[in-house]
Amino acid sequence: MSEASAFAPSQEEPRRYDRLFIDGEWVAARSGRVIRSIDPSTEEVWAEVAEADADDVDDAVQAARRALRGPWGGYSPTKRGEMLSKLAGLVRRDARRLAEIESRDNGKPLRDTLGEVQRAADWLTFFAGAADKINGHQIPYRPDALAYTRLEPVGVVGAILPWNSPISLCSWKLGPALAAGNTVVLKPAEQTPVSLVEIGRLVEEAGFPAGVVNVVPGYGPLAGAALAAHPHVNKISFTGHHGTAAAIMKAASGNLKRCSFECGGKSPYIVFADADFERALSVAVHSAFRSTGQSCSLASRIFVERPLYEKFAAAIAERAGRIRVGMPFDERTHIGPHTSAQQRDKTEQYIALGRESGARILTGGGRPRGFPRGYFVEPTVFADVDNRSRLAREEVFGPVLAVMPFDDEEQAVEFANDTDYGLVGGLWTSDVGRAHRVAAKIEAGLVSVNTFRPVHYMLPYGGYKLSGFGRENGFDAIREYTEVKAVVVDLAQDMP
Ligand code: TXE
Repeated sequence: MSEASAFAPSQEEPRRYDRLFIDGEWVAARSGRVIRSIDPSTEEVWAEVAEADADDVDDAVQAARRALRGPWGGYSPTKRGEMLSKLAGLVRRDARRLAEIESRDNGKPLRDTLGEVQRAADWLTFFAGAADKINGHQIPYRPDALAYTRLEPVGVVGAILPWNSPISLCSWKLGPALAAGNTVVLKPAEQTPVSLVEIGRLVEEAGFPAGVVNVVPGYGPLAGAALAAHPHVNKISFTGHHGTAAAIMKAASGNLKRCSFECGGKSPYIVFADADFERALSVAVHSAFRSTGQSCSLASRIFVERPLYEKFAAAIAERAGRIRVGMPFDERTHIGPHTSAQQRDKTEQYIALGRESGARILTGGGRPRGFPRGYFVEPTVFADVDNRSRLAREEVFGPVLAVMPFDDEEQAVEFANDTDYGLVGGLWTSDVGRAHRVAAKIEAGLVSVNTFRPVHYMLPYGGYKLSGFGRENGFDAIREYTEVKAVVVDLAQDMP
């Protein structure tokens, strides 16, 4: 698509998705209202999606509750795994279509969304394989008793999704929840509801029993809050802002729901003077700006040991200046627009804060030329940022990087941990001893050495501090979706 044609007002009618997926049926929203989903690269409404409110959420929860006692409850773990495998296959089959939808809803380049959809299928495949390996264990409690544990589903899971990677993060929740035998009510983010409605279609095609997965797009304070407060929801799995997590926790307290929260980060990326400069540099650029900075695990604070500092800061600014901002369907594009005007405005506020704080702006700081519409901002690098300033402490969630110097190992760790967040951290060094020492000291759920954010279905992922609690991915995720029941059978023949 040429830039001129991309910005001509489109003649296209918004696509209509006028049904919610509840109890295996496609039903109209009770209110009859719709969510208008905006294409962030053109600012035009490209899809209208039925909007669920509290009544629809209640229908979905009741359906999910019935489904626990229906055929799904009688499926063997292997059969649950087979169903997940089938779903993974359908996601792979439709990868291109799903990626196109995701790019329109979210604004990411098609190359990135294609990768995310493929990875979502990989995640579902991993959990398909895990389904029949969820074992309890036997406990040598007494010689005349048999004691063992059973890992049982928690029940109805409310999955509240953000807008930055909907299909991918949906697979992180759907995979372990279904592998462990739960049923799910999925609440997509209001900014990006379409791809998860499509997942509902694939769930139907895969042949899951009615009510096992329900999809209810809706606004956070209405549908999201109703799910969080619902007395028959047993667990909430949420990805989003920590303030929202706190509101959910409060709402969830009525029936003491289990909760797991992944709430973003302000990840430190430490470059020691003995690091492989080129690799540390390329990975830093990639890790700071991909997804337009709208990812919880990106490197947003780069600490460089003083002897390398000026050289590294200049090099990263030079590379950042070469990142091609563009339309999501243009193959030359490295990063697209923000997903919403709200996020674009937030990024610009932090750029203004950075300027006011006296930090040195090395590149970017404005809107790129040639885009009369769309939520685009240039990749921006600040040097000499004060680690106590708001720019360094708060999650921007945009393409804005803070680069800071440090003098020794102790100070690097102190700076890295001087944050309210604790999701991801990384360091670059050729000193093996230091690698392990620093990795042990960084307060974050995922720490990497000489690489960054190796997010994978086999690796547990989750936060310390304000980044949340609970773990996704790997077998640790299964723990979040199971109750442990201890069973004791008395084997004694004599009366006690
Ligand atoms: O998040 P919200 P927002 C961070 C990032 C971003 C900021 C704000 O810094 O700039 O949060 O984003 C639903 N009860 N992250 O405002 O509101 C909402 O409908 C129940 C980091 O979009 O937390 C959506 O489905 N649910 C993050 C989901 O919560 C409610 C990803 C996330 O939206 C609700 C996204 C309520 N009262 C944002 N209010 C990450 N960790 O990757 C809203 N929601």
